[in-house]
Amino acid sequence: MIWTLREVDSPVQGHPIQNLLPGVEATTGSLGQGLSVGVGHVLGGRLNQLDYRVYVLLGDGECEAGQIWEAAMAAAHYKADNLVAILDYNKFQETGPISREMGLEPLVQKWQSFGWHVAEADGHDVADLLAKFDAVRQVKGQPSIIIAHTVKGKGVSFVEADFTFHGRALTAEQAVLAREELNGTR
Ligand SMILES: Cc1ncc(C[n+]2csc(CCOP(=O)(O)OP(=O)(O)O)c2C)c(N)n1
Ligand SMILES: [Mg+2]
Repeated sequence: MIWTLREVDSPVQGHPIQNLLPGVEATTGSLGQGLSVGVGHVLGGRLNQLDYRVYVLLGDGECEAGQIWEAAMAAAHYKADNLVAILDYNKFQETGPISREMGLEPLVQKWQSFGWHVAEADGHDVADLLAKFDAVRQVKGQPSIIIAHTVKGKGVSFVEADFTFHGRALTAEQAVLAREELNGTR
C-alpha cells in the first residue's frame, strides 16, 4: 500500500481521508483543523456522557494557522480538562525555521494567556512524556498542552541538517545511510 503514496484513489493520499484508512475519522490536510476536531470530540463526549480523554498532536508550524487559536479559546471557554494537546516543537515548518517564517515565542505564555495549563517535555524521551501525560490528569477546569521539544528528522544527521526533506522521499542511497544511522551500525 505504501508504494501507492500520493496516487489517486490510494488509501495513503498524502493527506488523511475519512474512512479510506482504518482509524481516520476526519478528512484533513489544511493545517490547524485537528484541535477543532478535538474540541468537538470533547463536547460530543459530554453530550453522550462518555468519560474519555482526547489527545491532539500539533505541529509548531501548524500553530501559525489562525484556526488553532480559535480552537484554543473554545477549549478554555468550555473548560475542556479532558483535552490534551501535544505540540511537536521542532522549530521548523515546511519552508524554514519557525523563528523566520512566523515566530511563536513566547509560546508558554501564549498558551497560558489563552487559558491553558502548560507543561514542557523532551519529546524524544518517552518516560518524560508519559510522566507529563500522568501529571496533567490532575488538572481541573482547563485544557492542557505539553510542549514537546524535538529535533526534526531526529536520528538521521543529514535530514536533521536540512529542512527541505520535509515532504521529499530519500533516495535509495540515502535510505541505506539513514537505516545505518538509526540502527547504530554506522
Ligand atoms: C493551511 C495550510 N497551509 C499550508 C500548508 C502546507 N504545509 C504542509 S505541512 C507544512 C508545515 C508544517 O509544519 P509543522 O506543523 O511544524 O510540521 P513539521 O513539518 O515540523 O512536522 C505546511 C506549511 C497546509 N497543509 N495547510
Ligand atoms: Mg515543525
